Amino acid sequence: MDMTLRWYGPGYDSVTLEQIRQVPGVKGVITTLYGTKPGEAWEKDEIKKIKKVVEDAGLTIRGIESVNVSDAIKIGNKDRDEHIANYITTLERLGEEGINMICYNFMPVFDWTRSDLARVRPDGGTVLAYNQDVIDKIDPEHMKESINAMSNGFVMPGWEPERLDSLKELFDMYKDIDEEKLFNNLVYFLEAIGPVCEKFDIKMGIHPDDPAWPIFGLPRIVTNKEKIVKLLKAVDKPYNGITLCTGSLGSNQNNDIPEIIKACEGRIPFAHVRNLKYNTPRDFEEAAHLSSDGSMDMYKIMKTLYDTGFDGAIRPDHGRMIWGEKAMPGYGLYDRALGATYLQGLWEAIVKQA
Ligand code: DNO
Repeated sequence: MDMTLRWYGPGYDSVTLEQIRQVPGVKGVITTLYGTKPGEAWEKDEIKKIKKVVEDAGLTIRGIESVNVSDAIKIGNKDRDEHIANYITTLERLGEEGINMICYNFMPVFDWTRSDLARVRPDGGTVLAYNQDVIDKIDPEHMKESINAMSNGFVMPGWEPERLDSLKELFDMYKDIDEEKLFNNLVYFLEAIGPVCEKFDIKMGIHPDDPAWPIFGLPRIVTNKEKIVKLLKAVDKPYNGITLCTGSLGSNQNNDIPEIIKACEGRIPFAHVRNLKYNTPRDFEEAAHLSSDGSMDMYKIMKTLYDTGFDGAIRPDHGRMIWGEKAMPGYGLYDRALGATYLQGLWEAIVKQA
C-alpha cells in the first residue's frame, strides 16, 4: 500500500509539494497535466517537466488522476479513433517515464456532482454534500453558475470552464446514448488501449460514477458491484481495473463496499478512501475520515483491502475545510493529512495483527 496525496500541479493547487512531503508516510503524489484537454496527446516535455518538479521536491509521481477521456470517445462519434490514438500516445509517453497507474472516468457530461461545496458541520468545518431534492431543482445546463459560485475561485477537477461553456451542446451529443451504448464504447476504448497498457504494465483504474446513480437523465455505468464485475469481465485483463472510491460508491447507501472490494480482488490499482455521513436516503455529506464521524466502517474497508492483497496506491479523499484554510473544496491540506495518518494507523494495526 502506497499512501499518496492528490496534487494538481504548479499554479492550480494551494497545497505545495513541500507541505505534502511533511505528511508522514506520503512518498508519492497523484497528479495530472491540468491544462490539457481530453482528446489531445500529452507532450513529452510537459510530462518530463512535472516529473522533475515532483522529484526535485523529494517525491515521486505514483499515478495520474486523470488522463481524461473525451466525450467523442464516450459517445463513439467520428472523432473517437483519433482521440483514442492520442490517448495511446499519452499512455506510451507516461509509460516511458515509468508512470503506470492511470485513473479515468466514463461519466457523461458531468464528472462528480454535489449540491453543496461548503456545508457547515456541527464542528464548524465545511464539507461537500449532496441533496437529491436540491439537484432535482437545478437546470443542468446552468450547473456552471452553481459550481462557480461555490468553488472559491478554484478550477474544480471535472468542472473545467471550457466544458461548462458548452453544456447545451454536450447534452445534445448524448441524447441517443443509453447505458448499453456507453458500456460498449467503454469496452471499445479499453480494447484499443490494451496493447500499450500491456507493453508498459499500465494499470487503468476507472473511477466510479459519483453519485452512483443516473443523474439529469444521463446514463451511468459504474455504480455498483454487478456493473463493475460486468466491466471487469468484459475486458478480463489485469490492466482493466477500478479506482475503488469509497465515497462515490458509498453515495448509494445500498452498496456494500467490502463486498465490492472482494469482488474486485486483484483489480484495484488505486483506492480513494473516505467516509460519508448519511442523513436521509436522499442526503449525505462528506464526514471526516474517522469511522466515528460518519456512517461507514473504515476499519472494515481497510481490512478487506488488506485481506484481498491490495498493493496499489491509496489516497485520502475529499477533506473537510478546517482551521481557516482556503483551498479548492475537498482538497485542502489539513484534513487530508489527518485522513492519511488515520488510514495508515488503521493499516499498521491490521498488518501487525496479521
Ligand atoms: C473528484 C474526483 C474526480 C475523479 C475523476 C477521475 O474529486 O474524485 O474528479 O478524479 O472522476 O477521472
